[in-house]
Amino acid sequence: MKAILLKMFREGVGRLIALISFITTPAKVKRTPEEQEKVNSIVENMSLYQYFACPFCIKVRRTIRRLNLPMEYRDAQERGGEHREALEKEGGAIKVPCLRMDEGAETTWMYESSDIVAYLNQRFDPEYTTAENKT
Ligand SMILES: N[C@@H](CCC(=O)N[C@@H](CS)C(=O)NCC(=O)O)C(=O)O
Repeated sequence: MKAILLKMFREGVGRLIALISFITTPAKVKRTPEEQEKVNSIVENMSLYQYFACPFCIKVRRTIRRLNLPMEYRDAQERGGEHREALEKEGGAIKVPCLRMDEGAETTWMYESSDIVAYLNQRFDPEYTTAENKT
């Protein structure tokens, strides 16, 4: 009973954070149509395994929105769901967020929200500098 209440509380807080994040959505970076097309084709091979109300996932989704990346989100919360199974079997752990990158025959699974944010900023922020790591 206590575990269920705790789970409900965490889910509620997560949804509240998601709402606040939505209300305070950061401005998207602007690119020329050609640059955006290039970014789109890179991001086609990426997907984010995530839970809707996980604060760490919200942090990464915020970066993805700000960087204007049309990334596929894969819900890994449903028990027995295909994305949850792939995350565990291929990624190595049921932990979100996880950024999946498919390059040719090679697939990389990147865990840890801060590492994902840093990686995406470094790769896609036109004004990236090592001094700042915006979310
Ligand atoms: N340090 C990690 C923490 C991620 C984390 O704790 N995620 C939770 C969800 S909020 C998780 O995946 N828990 C495992 C589970 O739900 O089975 C990060 O920043 O990405």
